[in-house]
Amino acid sequence: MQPFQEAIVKKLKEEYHTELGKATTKQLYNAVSKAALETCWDTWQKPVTGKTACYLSAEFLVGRLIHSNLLNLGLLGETENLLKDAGINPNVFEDVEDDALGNGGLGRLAACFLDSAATQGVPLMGYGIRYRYGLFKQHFAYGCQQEEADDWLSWGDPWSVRRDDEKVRINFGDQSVWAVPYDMPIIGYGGKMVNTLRLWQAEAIAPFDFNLFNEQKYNDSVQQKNDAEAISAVLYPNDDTDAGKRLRLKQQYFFSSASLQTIFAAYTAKNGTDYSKFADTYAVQLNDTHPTVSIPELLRLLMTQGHLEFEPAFQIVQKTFAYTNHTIMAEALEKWSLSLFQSVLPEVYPYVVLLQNRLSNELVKKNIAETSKYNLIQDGMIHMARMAIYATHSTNGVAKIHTEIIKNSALPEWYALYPERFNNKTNGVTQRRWLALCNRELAAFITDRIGNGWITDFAQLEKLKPYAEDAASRKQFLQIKRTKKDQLADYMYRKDNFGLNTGNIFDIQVKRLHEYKRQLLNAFSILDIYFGIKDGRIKEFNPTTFIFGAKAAPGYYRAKGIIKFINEVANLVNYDNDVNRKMQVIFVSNYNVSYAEKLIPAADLSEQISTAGTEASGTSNMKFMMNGALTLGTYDGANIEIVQNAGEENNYIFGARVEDLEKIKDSYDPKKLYAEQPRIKRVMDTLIDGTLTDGGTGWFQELYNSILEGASWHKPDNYYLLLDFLPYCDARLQANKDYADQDAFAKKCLLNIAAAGPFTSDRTIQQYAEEIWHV
Ligand code: 73E
Repeated sequence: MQPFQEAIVKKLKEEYHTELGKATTKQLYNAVSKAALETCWDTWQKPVTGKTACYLSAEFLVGRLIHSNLLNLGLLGETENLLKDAGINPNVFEDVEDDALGNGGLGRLAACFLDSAATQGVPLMGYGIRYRYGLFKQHFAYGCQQEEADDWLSWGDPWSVRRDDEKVRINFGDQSVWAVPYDMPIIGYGGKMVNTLRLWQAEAIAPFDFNLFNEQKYNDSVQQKNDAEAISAVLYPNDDTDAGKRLRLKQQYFFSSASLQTIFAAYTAKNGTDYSKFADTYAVQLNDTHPTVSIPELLRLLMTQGHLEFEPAFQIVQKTFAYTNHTIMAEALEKWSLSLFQSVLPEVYPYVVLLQNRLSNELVKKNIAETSKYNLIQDGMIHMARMAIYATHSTNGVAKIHTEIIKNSALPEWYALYPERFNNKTNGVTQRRWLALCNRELAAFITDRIGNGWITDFAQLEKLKPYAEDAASRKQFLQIKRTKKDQLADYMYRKDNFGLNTGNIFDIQVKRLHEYKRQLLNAFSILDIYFGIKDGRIKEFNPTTFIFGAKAAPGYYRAKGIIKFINEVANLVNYDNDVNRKMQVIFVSNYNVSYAEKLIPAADLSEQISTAGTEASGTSNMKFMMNGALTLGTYDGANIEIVQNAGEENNYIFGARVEDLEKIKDSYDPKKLYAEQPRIKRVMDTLIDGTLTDGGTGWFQELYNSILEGASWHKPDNYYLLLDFLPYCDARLQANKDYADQDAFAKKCLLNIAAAGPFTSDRTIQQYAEEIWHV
């Protein structure tokens, strides 16, 4: 046995009094994880020298850690051999729930960044919240989403180390709590660098009131404890929207203050009260506006504990912080009511006022009289994005088009004031998890041809390009795709009890449910194909399996209606013997990181169909690309950069562009399209003519109205589904037709993979490190 294998056996014996053949999955998982943690402990504890970057984020969607950590430590093979030799399925850990401390792209991006930084030797600390319950678990009852708490701790938390000695006190207007840190190692590929993700847990200062207990007031006696723990109890399930709730503000200040206090104390311990080097010692990146209250918090620390005047404190703050914007959706731009902010954070509010005063002076000096679009405090609200732009040295968007939209249409007044602050950092994803781990067959295929340098130097993928011309490579690629479809079918059968037709084209849309992402457009187009086949309009059609995966925010009424609608479409199609050999529609339940790792490698077509100008970047588009799926998408977010690099002729791009929408936005008339285009009318009418039922909820009628009539808060069809409908159907049918020549299709897939080099988060992190953090 190898030393690591011995360590696992020893852990099982010492901690669980058991052995390989007898241990439960949970025991095995914990023993392997703890043994692995020990192998990198010394590297982890080495103090960082030089400047440290800190990534503050309300979400870190790390996913299941065991496989990625073993891969990065070079221990994956040894572990699997040990399991196999003991007669244990090496896939046992698939049953271990991955922790879901994030909603979607923003949280998963943070996790990819940590992996990339550790791999490239960039000292990057993550700071966030250790939610007791992550994003809810989803299942369907009669096609409707039901939510259940995600109790991720039931599997244990072997990768975290609690640090009681480093807890810090957090003061709110109405309560004080402890923030207790739990540290996780972030292991770089090759194990040379181990960074830290520190997640804060809220706990009561006094867990218990004995007097109240003695008076038999049992509930009252634990009130403080419950109120404290509520702060880190649940992740807000909204993606791309702002909840605006008191508890959410508490969460934000809770982790911001805990993180800044720690950084501040560490600096002072080393440098005393000379703060001149603070910004050369720490760079702090704000992941969206969620941690923006860190800005007045650092001002507070510098002025109260550091005894600095406001102006020098402000200079340090500005040099230290940088801000990433992830969305321009109006409903996501955070604003706090003044009275709420004052009551929750009375000690912080004065520093917001100081910031506002400095801004006011600056605007006067610059002769800007119309200040309502600049004021941090305006009409009884505190505007967090404004604060983040004003008090930092860098504001970045997450794809080229997104950054241009920020500069030219979302926040042009700020761009006019500080043009030098604005920059782009196109997102990326880690190829370790999203290719090497989730698609080992394709990874081996690539390594056979160009060596394994791509695992840490993704630009090398370019060397794969000549193999697109190689018939044997194309054939092998198709075989791998088929293998991944078969594996997905097994997994899906176990999880969802669906039987997949693995000879079909796999056309997949997986992402949070949101109107702007247009899952409803996808469903309309499926219905159009369904009717087309039944009516004989579509004669040749390569059998296709359409797959959806998406969670709706529990309070998002329309999103839930769209889920029900797609499930109804699935029933209609799947039970219709005229068409179900040609098409299959599946909505997987509880789509999450683990499911993504199975779905994405099996895809032929990647659905990226948001209304132009709405999806800031998207990141699943990159994961699909590196796994050899072709993009069926709009000119939006990072899709644009993806097809520019891989060739438009090797993807399927359709629909109105931002500039087209700009021109028609005032005259757009979806009712006209509905009246004039029978195919549009036919699919729209399924919402109201009884073809499909919403179970008496009124959901479908409301969706129908939202498109044709609009609502009090928006114009009719504000995401232009009907405008893009026919072009989308055409592009989709073209892709379907092209698939008939599988060899030619495979060539396009290989060209996409070969062009995926820029979409690694290694590149993104390099750019943050060089251009923003200077580490
Ligand atoms: O386009 C994605 C982007 O790829 C964007 O919608 C997402 O961030 C991804 C990573 O950059 C995003 N999430 C949020 N805002 N933008 C968000 C907002 C509030 C709460 C939770 C998430």
